[in-house]
Amino acid sequence: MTERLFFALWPGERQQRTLTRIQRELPDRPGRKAHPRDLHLTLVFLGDLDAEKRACVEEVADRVRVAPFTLNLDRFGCFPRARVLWCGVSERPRSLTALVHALDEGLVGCGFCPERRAFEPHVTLVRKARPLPARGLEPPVVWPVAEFALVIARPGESPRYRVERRWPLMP
Ligand code: 3AM
Repeated sequence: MTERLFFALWPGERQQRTLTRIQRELPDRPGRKAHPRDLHLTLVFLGDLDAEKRACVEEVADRVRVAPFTLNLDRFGCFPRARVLWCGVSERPRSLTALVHALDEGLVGCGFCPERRAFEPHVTLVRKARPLPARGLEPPVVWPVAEFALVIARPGESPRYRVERRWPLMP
């Protein structure tokens, strides 16, 4: 038995509401809007894991020591090839980079290959979308981040994702 898992930042209710409003106010075009309760920022995609690998991954998360930080989601953009519209940041907090780095580094010990693609922090709003021009988001979505989460993907369900476990950020 395997589970499809990833590490993510999960928004609180306030940020979720704001992101949902931004999503709703996008021009009416073809695309599949993410379920409001699925909105998140992926840190590391893990893939299909068995129980042993999941335990290893959770031990990696137990060892992470990174201070809490605040995200300012102040950009709206798209990945044209992936056909994804997203919210993102123009300034990446150092703690966010440190968090992803700590996870990536620890995961090597569980047999994962380091991610070759550059980390592009974003919250996916719409998939299978037609591209829209990038622009600033005014006012930005202010998201104080005090924890990260291990999330399971459940294909075919809505909402699709379920938070399995959370870890508080601490220096
Ligand atoms: O954060 P977003 O929604 O852009 O696209 C998937 C989603 O990203 C991505 O992991 C997040 C949670 O499902 N994802 C899915 N399959 C992937 C893969 N094979 C993947 N990312 C990298 N490699």
